[in-house]
Amino acid sequence: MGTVEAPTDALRLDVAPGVVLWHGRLDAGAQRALLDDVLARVELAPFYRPRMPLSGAPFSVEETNFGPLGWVSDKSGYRYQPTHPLSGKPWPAIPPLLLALWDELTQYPAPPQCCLVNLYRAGAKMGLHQDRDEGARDAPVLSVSLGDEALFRIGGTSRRDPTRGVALRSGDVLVFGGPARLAFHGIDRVKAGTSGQIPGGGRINLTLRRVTPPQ
Ligand code: MD6
Ligand code: FE
Repeated sequence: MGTVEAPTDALRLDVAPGVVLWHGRLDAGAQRALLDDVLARVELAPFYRPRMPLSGAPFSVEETNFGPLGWVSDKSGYRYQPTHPLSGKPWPAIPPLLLALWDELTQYPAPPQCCLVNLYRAGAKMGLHQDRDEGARDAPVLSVSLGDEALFRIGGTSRRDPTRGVALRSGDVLVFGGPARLAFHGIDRVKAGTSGQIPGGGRINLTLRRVTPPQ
């Protein structure tokens, strides 16, 4: 697997213990190539609007997945499953550029099994949550931002812990593990029209997870 070209001005920011922000990790060309690849795969697994467990209230974010397992949510709960909930078809494969980024930035000894794709159109946000549906908690979660700038919020492992806001811009990569693996985090808001990169507007976030412990 080839290396992913790192812009010489990519900046490593240690946001908190276990949280590293690679600001500007993907340059404009790599963002374009990744977005084109993502949009082609989305043709095969269209965005849909998940619903909250119990209440069935719709998310403001639209989602799809790539990889052997996809994260889904509906009235019966959160889970990973190998197929799209509407089409019943397997999810498309994870884009090779993302697999290469995972190897370089996590050094985890096994590939990710899920790439959750979040689409934020005007007004969409994501409430504070923990990523805790994975058996492989020793693996970090890696996320890539494309499109409009977002205000990401991160706290501690208790919902009551103080939080801080971090701007995530197109091409930024966040790696989230170790003591921060179960930190609460969310997206307060997306600043509409700040990038113009996503057809139809907004922001796409790609989150890579290892779901099951490697054999
Ligand atoms: C988002 N990100 O950036 C939502 N989770 O749209 C996440 O929920 C997330 O960025 C785990 C690790 C990194 C993340
Ligand atoms: Fe998350």
